[in-house]
Amino acid sequence: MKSIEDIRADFPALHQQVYGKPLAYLDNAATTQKPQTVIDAICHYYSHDNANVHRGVHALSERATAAYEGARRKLAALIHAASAREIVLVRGATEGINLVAQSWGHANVGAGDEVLISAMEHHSNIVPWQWLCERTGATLKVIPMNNRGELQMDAFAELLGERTKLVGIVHQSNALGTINPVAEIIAQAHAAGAKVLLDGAQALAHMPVDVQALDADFYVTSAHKMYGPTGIGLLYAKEALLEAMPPYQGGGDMIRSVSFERSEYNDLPYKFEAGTPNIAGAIGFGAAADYLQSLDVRAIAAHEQALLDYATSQAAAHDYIRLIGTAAHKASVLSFIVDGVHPHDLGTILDREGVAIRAGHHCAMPVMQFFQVPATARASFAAYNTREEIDALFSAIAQAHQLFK
Ligand code: 7TS
Repeated sequence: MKSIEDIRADFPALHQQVYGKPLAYLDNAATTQKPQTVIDAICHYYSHDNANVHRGVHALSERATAAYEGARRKLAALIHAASAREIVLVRGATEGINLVAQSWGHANVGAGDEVLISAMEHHSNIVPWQWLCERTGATLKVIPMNNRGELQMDAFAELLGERTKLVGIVHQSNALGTINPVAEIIAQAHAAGAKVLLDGAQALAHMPVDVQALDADFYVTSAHKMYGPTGIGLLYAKEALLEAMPPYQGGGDMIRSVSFERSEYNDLPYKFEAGTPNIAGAIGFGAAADYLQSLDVRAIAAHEQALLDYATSQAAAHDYIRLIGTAAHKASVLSFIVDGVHPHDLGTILDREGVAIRAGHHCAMPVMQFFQVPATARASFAAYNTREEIDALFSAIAQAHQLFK
């Protein structure tokens, strides 16, 4: 892998001071910073190739279409999809899950059926299934976790049954850092006849993902958590599933022919991409995939694991810090509580020291309820973070603790 200095040099936003202190950006689970190559790809598109896609006969439209479809192919390669037809470009992980719940869900889930999710899901992998169940008369069931924040696989095996139509699981938890045993979950779910959706919003920047080796039915992610722009993400689904699914939204680009009597749908994946898409975003997403591959995601994972181990040992050295989420298999997230300091106050004090973390429920309120805390402070790491930034974090935490004692 490149040296940390060289990686940091790729990210212009890292090189700034906040309140006179060097920025330690440790809020990567919310969104990562963007490398210059991603910024340049977006800028180049608007500066040279800006045109609508799939329509124009002119040169700019052809270039825009080539760049947009090129990005789709890069993303298919990144996650090892069998074909670019299986990559639907959406607004993000949230839209990907809503698309599956509304389109596949309404066609395949009915009264008496069950949808199984886990106790550590982000709200975006809870609410769409809640709606589906309310509207169809299906039941939402929840796989419990233990006090370390690991799924209870024996309970999963018991919950799984012939009524289970879909299992929706977060690949890596944003609130706890837990990496779930998704290959095992998929194998068991398939044996019971259920489909599996993986929420990979937090995964792709931190580990290699091969949707075919996993045999995932659906996989969603957001570009902005893997060095790409906001407002763009992908839904991967096996081609046969996408073929059978009804469209999600109606409009331009998703149809082959329209009359007032009926419409005939376009081929995959355009059937699911109604309207002018986020062309610049997709191009930036493709550049982010290139960037990730240029760093080698296995090397990033090793670097981030060393940071997490270091941060975990620092936390253990202070009796006023309680970690939330201590799974044996976790990555890049340190969620914690500091005795006597509300996470929001902690976040504000850390900010004054140049340390950016997130404080809150991380859109995973059931996780907070399970651990009986209103919120946690969360430091989350990326390829460009350093031990010095973790030292800055713990020194600022010590100051906050001193202040509130
Ligand atoms: N799933 C997980 C596991 C997430 O962490 C997030 C965003 C989403 C889905 C939704 O992604 P979006 O891009 O569609 O919004 N998580 C966070 C977070 O942890 N802090 O800010 C956003």
